[in-house]
Amino acid sequence: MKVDVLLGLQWGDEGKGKVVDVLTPKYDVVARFQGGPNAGHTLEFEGQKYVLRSIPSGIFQGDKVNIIGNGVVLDPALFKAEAESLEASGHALKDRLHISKKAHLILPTHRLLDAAYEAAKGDAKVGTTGKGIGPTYTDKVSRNGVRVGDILDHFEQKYTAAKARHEQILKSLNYEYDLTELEKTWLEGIEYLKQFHLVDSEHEINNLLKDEKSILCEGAQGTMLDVDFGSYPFVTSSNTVCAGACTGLGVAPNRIGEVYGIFKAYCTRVGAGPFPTELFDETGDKMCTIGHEFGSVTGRKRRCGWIDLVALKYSVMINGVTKLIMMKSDVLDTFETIKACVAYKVNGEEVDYFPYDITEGVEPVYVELPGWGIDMTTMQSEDEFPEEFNAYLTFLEEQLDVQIKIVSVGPDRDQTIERY
Ligand code: 2SA
Ligand code: MG
Repeated sequence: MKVDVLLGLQWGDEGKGKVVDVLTPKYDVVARFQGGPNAGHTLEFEGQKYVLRSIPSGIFQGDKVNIIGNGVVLDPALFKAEAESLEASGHALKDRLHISKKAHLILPTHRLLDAAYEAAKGDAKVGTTGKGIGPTYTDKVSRNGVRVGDILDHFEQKYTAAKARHEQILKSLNYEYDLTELEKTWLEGIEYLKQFHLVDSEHEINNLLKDEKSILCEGAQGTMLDVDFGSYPFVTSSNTVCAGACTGLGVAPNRIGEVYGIFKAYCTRVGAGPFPTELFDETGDKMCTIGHEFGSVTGRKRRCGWIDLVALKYSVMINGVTKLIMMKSDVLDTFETIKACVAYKVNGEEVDYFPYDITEGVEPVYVELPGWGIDMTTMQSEDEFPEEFNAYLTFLEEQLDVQIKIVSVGPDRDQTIERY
């Protein structure tokens, strides 16, 4: 058996939560492999809206096993709040959620450090979600981290040492803070965490594969936020690309099956950093309004722009995407013309590959296509698609050289159309 991977191809918020939810009936297990509570996976069904941060989206489907892998960073306080609210809404999860002992813990002081580093950067700040993601991964790589498994053994000692080190740094940055309340909730989260199955998830996953179980690996954020391949330094601190599923779960590269690449029919970005196709006019505002483009974790307004095929081609290449999924096409229903960026002009010269640095002097080169001008939200099959919409799909498939298997025409589970 192989695992399938589902990930975002743009700057996050492509609609991964909804797709995982739609695909999970086909799988026995859903696993998260990177990121943490910086993610916000929104799912809507039966008139209810849920936002998941650390818990895999398979949690809503019957008796699926959900795994939080070693590549994830976990904040026990936020995890407790998220889990309790799911349980309160009738989704029991204690027996179905397995957490890797090797996942790193986000400490209260990591959150403070995140804020302190951002403040110290001034105008160059990344615009992080403030959840302590960067400092936690920094500690992991510099071999100073505290892991989930540590809560079972000499925890006090490990936590105190890490906290003392962080407080020294905070002091050197002249960052003022009050840890009392944060720490109290966090320690309650640690106690809460002990009731869950804390596992060696790499063994579990490989045993599940041996037992012929099907596994879907759920990515968070997007390829353009990958720490190696994204628009560095305006990125998150994990490998959001397909290879992240290998290191974040202990799955061997030859065990990767389908790679589902998710993208929006247009493009958004939240936080700072370059965004070549960003719109600063009413067209951009219209996308934002119709698409409800506000961060699901922080509520921040997302920047909006046309689809960027230079960046998308790059994402398809890095991830080895085998199937494309296009989200939020209904947002473009009322646009007269649709634009797609097919190349960049970098200092006057046209390039069709994703360059080293896109911070400055990058101008998008657009192709214009006619809009379809029809409400697509009630459509049930691709036979109903208007001609102009089919032309847009064909154009994208030609550009990206991968088939678009699923098209989403609205936020609900039912507004999902499979093609071919
Ligand atoms: P961080 O907090 O260290 O990971 O931030 C670093 C950059 O990564 C971006 N980032 C995101 N971009 C889009 N969506 C994300 N998740 C939330 C959502 C965001 C929210 O689903 O809506 O609610 O604002 C996400 N997480 C991280 C971030 O903006 C920085 O540019
Ligand atoms: Mg999101």
